[in-house]
Amino acid sequence: MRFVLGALFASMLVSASFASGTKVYDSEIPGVALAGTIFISGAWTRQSPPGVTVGSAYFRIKNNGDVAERLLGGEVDFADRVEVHKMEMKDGVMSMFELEDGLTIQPGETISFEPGGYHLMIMGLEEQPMAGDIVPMTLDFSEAGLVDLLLPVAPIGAKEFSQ
Ligand SMILES: [Cu+2]
Repeated sequence: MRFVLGALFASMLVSASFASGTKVYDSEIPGVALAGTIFISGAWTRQSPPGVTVGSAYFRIKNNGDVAERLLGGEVDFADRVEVHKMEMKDGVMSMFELEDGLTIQPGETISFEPGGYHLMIMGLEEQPMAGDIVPMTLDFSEAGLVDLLLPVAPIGAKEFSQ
């Protein structure tokens, strides 16, 4: 299985269906998704160093609705599971832990997932996304439900994704 979908995106396929349900917009543009009142942008992941069996994913989430949303986790077809994690300084030591109940995004709030802070942890990599690939991920929200997203893959050690 390969992840390269580049040719597909040369045509920047976008389909919009404003008439039905909560999902008003399907984007096949990597890094962006709009579902219900949740807007995700700037999403990316990165290649893991050789021998490393975990990865991480980053993005900004904006809640345009008037009820709180919660990001519960996610799923990918190339690893065991996806968890919501936070990294922070504790007693002078950088530590990381899972947010087992997910992360709440209040109405009007934007939360950035970025290296050194909130991130999605991709656990048990069965296949290694490579820099330049585009890989699919499904996010699970309390209100918006399942949201499909495409993640461009940055090189090993990247601190941000630049187009
Ligand atoms: Cu983590």
